[in-house]
Amino acid sequence: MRRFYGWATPNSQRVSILLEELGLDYAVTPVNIRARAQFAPEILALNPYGKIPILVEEGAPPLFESGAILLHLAETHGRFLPAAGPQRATALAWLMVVLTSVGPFTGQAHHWTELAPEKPEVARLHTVALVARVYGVLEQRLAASPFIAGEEYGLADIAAFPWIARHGWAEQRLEDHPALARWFNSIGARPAVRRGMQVPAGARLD
Ligand SMILES: N[C@@H](CCC(=O)N[C@@H](CS)C(=O)NCC(=O)O)C(=O)O
Repeated sequence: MRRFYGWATPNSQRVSILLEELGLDYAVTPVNIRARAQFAPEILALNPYGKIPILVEEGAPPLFESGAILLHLAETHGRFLPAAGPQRATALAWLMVVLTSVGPFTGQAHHWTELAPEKPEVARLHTVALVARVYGVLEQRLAASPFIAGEEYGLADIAAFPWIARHGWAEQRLEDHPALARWFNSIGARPAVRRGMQVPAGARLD
């Protein structure tokens, strides 16, 4: 009926969190990106980019790109995104900040702080500074409102949480961002978030 392809990665976990928040039934196919399983022909047939997450629902084309999957699920089930009006526009604006800055910048910082065989200081400093800047924006925002898009928990929070959980990849400390830390602890206490962070069961990124 519905099959989720993912691994223990932040882009994947944002989708499994939403699946859990919505209480949907889904089967899981683990795709171990460290073992390069994303390049298997059956995965490339679903997503020509060879990336996870992927969601396959009966009677619909395979869906890839975590942002597209989040929007599809929220719109289909009418939750976690205001339906119309200025609140929807604001929610989308913050979702875009998370999709285009928090995720990609933290991923790049992880490369230059940990993964790359050589770590040129200029690359490390540049990517860490990009993350520090968006952390500053989130800190300011969350000092003024309980959730990233405003008064309601929604897609921007779900998309951001698994990346903020990896703040160490970008040499960030939550102690330096008290409002972000308050938000992180409250989101992380949600049972659906805890469950979504454990999908696929037993998957590890190292
Ligand atoms: N913009 C994509 C990025 C997806 C992405 O980069 N996924 C990573 C895991 S978090 C992946 O599949 N990496 C393996 C690779 O790039 O080969 C999305 O949001 O879904």
